[in-house]
Amino acid sequence: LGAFEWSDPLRLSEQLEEDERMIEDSARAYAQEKLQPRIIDAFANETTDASIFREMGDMGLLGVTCPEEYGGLGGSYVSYGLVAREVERVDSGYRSMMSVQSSLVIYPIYAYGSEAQRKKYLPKLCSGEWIGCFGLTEPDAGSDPAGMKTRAVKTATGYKLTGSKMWISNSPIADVFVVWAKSEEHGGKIRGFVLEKGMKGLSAPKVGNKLSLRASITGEIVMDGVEVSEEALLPNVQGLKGPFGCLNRARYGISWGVMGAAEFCWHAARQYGLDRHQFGKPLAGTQLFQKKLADMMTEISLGLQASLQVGRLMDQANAAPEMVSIIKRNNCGKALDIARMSRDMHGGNGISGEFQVMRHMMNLETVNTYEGTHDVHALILGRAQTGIQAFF
Ligand code: TGC
Ligand code: FAD
Repeated sequence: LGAFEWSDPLRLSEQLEEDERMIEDSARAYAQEKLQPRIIDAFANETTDASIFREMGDMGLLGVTCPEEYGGLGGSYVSYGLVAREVERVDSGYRSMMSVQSSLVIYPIYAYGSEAQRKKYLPKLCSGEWIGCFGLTEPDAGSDPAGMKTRAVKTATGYKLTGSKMWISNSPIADVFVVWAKSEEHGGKIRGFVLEKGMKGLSAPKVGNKLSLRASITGEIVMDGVEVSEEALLPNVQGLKGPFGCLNRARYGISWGVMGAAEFCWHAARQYGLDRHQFGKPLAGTQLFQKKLADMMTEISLGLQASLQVGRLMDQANAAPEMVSIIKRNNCGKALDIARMSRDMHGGNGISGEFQVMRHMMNLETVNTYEGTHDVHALILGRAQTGIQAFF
């Protein structure tokens, strides 16, 4: 009979390659030593420390899957997932900063960009010298990005972009803006453009007073007739499959990340239950408490196995977007349930910032919503098995 280790019930670590374990170890060390000490204050004060991008870049955590010739690590999608899990074990906001840079800025420039765009942007984005953001959502187009109003109009030398994006992670501190617009020149099809800070007509005001993801800055992108040259267009993709190709990767990373946040909440609940005595015995010695811990352990170990399977398929270029919808939706929903449960199991202490579980709970409300809400992924999966689309 095999041994049972409660914190790794299905022995995920045995299923990893040596290089994946090394990346996981260095991500964990960085997250625990450098990010954990700052998060309580950063969340309380709603401050984003931009130097985190340089630190992550130095550790190789920003371009995990980007080829080495462009400044990345050339690692696997499983490694990328492991990094997301370690960073989000500290805070979903820090993972957000990382995954936007990796999957939503570095990836489209690599996959859809010209060689000149790759050489210009990727090394500085992988090192964290430049910060990137991804503008798809608009005030009137969230779950339905096909309804976007942002337009690109052809000029003698390039394009003129007009429109506004809403709820954009990193935008107020971004140097590089990957934005999606309908291009009249291309029959109204959605095209991607790479904009740079300082361009005339481009601004990115902060969205304040967020009660979730407070350590990750969010803003608008306002484009008031921004004129760009032909070189700003991402030449190798058109249509919604451009942004969705990026979202497949970011959603996959989120599925691992939220399991890190859930593990934090599970471990905290277990320890609290062992330490806290009521009615003359530890809370962890009650049946209700143990049932909740068993549910947490079960959901997290199943969720991690599912992400690992999809990651292995991604590494073989053989994963379907519907698989990503399953793991993004289920892992986010389960992580949110676990964080709420852990908050409850901490009693009054559960609402204190010092115990951190309520911060995770509040963050996971956003993660359950962005990159396709829980219900939108249900509709994707409903369509996949019935052939009937139920969006409208
Ligand atoms: P639909 O007709 O389904 O598809 C239109 C075209 O897109 C293609 N496509 C995909 N391609 C690759 N991967 C996918 N996952 C794809 N899904 C669709 C599709 O094949 C088609 O291509 P073509 O060539 O035939 O034109 O489009 P629809 O308009 O009916 O879409 C409906 C729906 C709901 C599936 C979709 O719009 C959706 O997923 N909505 C959610 C929007 C969303 O996820 N937004 C995320 C914004 S970014 C963000 O939140 C970042 S936060 C990150 C952080 O801070 O960490
Ligand atoms: P809506 O689409 O208006 O949805 C509202 C509710 O209606 C949801 O419950 C939804 O599930 C439901 N609903 C919608 N359509 C249907 C339907 N057909 N049937 C049944 N129910 C439906 N976007 C970016 O482009 N880049 C970013 O970097 C980014 N970062 C973000 C950071 C934060 C902190 C937040 C909060 C959001 C971010 N987003 C970003 C935007 C995010 O992707 C959207 O908020 C999300 O896609 C949902 O869109 P919405 O907010 O417009 O909600």
